[in-house]
Amino acid sequence: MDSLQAYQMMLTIRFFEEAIEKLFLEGRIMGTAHTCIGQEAVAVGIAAALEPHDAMTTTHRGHGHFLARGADPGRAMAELFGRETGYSRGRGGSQMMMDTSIGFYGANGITGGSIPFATGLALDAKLRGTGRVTVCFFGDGASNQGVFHESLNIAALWDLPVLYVAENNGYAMSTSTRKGLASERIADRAAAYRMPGRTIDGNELNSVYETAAAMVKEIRAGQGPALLECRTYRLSGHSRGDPRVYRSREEENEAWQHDPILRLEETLKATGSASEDDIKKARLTTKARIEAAVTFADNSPMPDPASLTNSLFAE
Ligand SMILES: Cc1ncc(C[n+]2csc(CCOP(=O)(O)OP(=O)(O)O)c2C)c(N)n1
Ligand SMILES: [Mg+2]
Repeated sequence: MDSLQAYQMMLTIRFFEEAIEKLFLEGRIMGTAHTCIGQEAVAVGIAAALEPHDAMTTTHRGHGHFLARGADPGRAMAELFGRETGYSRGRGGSQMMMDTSIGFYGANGITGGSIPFATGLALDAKLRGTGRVTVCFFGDGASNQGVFHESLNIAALWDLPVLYVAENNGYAMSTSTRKGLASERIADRAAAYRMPGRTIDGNELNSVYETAAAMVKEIRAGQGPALLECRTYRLSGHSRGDPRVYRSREEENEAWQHDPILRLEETLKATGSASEDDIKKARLTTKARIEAAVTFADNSPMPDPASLTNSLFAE
């Protein structure tokens, strides 16, 4: 993994998410979105551990995973603007983005919905012997869904090539993990399904990358599924317009001290991988990239009303 490139990708995700929060406030985009500010190291570290032919699935909070996998910020932004140039031609919005050409099998508005789906992709890879590994992102809240247990059980029974990545960001809507999880760690549950389970600091890019790379290597070698819990913090609200009454500003200020982007900047400088100037340049270039994405989206055409019923199926 090239750390400076990874840093740039983390900035791309951060600035993309900040831009959409602003666009909502200005009334320029509609509907809702769930941003992943504070969770960028998980997306970037895991994506860096994958091969181009691998598969990835995500959740309702999936922009970061999608961009890290190689999505074009302009087309993703256009989807949020409801434009024809968007990934789902403007029909889906934030929670319906997909691009199988980059091995990205979609976001999902159903909590836990991607877990059986990713398990099915892994079954396909095993039956066809493609050597493909599937990474399945889901949240701490989703790990309490029945389908999480059903999927891990069957994946273990059938030795499926899938890495389950629990992104433990401290909350499921307004419920803190302290109130929602009976076990101390989500990764503890791996033992029940005879698979390796690890819990790591999800705000530390290198740790995410190195752990994921090692786990993916074992999965690819035929060791069967594994569960990786990345501890992070959702610095943004749950979704647009969340007043965040369930947690204190002090708690948030404390969490900002562990901002994965600032932590990576410190590491880059300390190891001599980037100078202050490199960092400034990366920030400016990435800001411009996101501004260009917004301009592209805003200048793109709306879908033709005549195509409204295209791709709809009814009996
Ligand atoms: C089956 C289902 N139940 C409930 C919801 C409502 N819901 C949307 S997001 C969410 C919380 C998910 O929490 P978590 O899995 O921790 O993901 P995070 O939002 O923290 O990324 C819930 C309960 C839903 N979308 N689908
Ligand atoms: Mg959560």
